[in-house]
Amino acid sequence: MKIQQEQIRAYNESHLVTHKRKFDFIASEISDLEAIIQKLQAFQIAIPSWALGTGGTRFGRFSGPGEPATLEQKIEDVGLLHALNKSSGAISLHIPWDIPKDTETIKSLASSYGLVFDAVNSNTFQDQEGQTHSYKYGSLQHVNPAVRQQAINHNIDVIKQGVSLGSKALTVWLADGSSFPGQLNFREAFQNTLQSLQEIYKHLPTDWKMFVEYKCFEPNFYSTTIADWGQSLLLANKLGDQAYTLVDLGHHLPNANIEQIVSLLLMEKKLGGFHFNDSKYADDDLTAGSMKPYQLFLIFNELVEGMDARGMDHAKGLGWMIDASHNLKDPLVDLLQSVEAIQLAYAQALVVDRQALRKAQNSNDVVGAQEILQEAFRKDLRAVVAEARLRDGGSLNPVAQFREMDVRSKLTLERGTNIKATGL
Ligand code: LRH
Ligand code: MN
Repeated sequence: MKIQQEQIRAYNESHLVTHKRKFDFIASEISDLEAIIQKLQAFQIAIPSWALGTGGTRFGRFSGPGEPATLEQKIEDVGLLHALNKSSGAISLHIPWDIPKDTETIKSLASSYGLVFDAVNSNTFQDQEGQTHSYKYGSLQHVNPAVRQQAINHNIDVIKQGVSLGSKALTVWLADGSSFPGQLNFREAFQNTLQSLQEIYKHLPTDWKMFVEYKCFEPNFYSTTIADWGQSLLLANKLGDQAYTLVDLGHHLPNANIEQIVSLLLMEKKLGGFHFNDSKYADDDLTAGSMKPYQLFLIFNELVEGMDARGMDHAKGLGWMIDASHNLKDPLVDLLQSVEAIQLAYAQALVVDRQALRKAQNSNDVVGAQEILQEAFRKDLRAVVAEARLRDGGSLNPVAQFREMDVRSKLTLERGTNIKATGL
């Protein structure tokens, strides 16, 4: 199913008056509006190929209708999102969940929807059919060099897949760790992981990045070998200039100050990118901005401040990706909501009065500094984000139009009801 430009134009036609009124009101309040709109138009967020179906938990999975059964259908779904919000112009694949059978066909299909391939993700946290060695006790950390070599070879294969797709980064997330005291020699596990990553690093094309994704716990519940930003940074520094840390918002212990972590990793030139989502308790993989929208704004506030301090291109400087799992909501609607929340947080960070904030910080004007940030956060910038979409031919209200067009029923007619998409 494809959403035609004409359908979006007609939808916008009937919502233009309301939009213009809201846009003109907020436009009068923002100084460098045009620059902000151009930044929003350039800002593309990659959609995870593993989050286009209904996820589940160990307690069960409530399947949804019309799910994508093939990589082709997954690209079609991301194409639907991008047609509506013009901000989802990339897909991040997870190997082997989404191995392209015919790379050229997949590449031309993706470009027919205006999509490129973002970071490719390896998977050494599950055993595949016919696999020689099990990853039950880890992969790159494993005490058995044969298991480590198997995992290294898999990552090298994933790089090859990515190169053929035009991707420029490998994301390595390891479930490796232990669930009981005494089970693991922490030093050897770290050293094995480092040596294994160094083997993989040797196979990175010169214009590629390696993203080392950390996570505090799960599926191991006593130690995780790459558990936090410090361990990821240690590895990235030891690996070399092409290695960076990857910040998945759900991978922190409760109340961690993620915006401070982001600020320091950016300062160290070792922040590679993000897996955006939200959470209340643990790695809940919920809709971005659905639980802690102020934290998402504070993270973008540090990103804009830190990237401008280094003259970085906001759109191209880091890896912007979503990583979510949908148990209750339509996966595509959930992703549209996440992209909207991320674009809004970015827009709010772009209207922060940076000079006034620096002045307040340099004079320990705590109230002033807080008021300046909250002034930006409390600005309703939805019409500005919508205007950026409108100018790119997107929908004024992607979620509302998706539901009004009853896209899911049309996909269900095409695909049927009992399909389980690969992924989480
Ligand atoms: C681990 C993680 C990682 C992916 C997986 C799907 O929790 O965030 O990024 O490989 O989810
Ligand atoms: Mn992740």
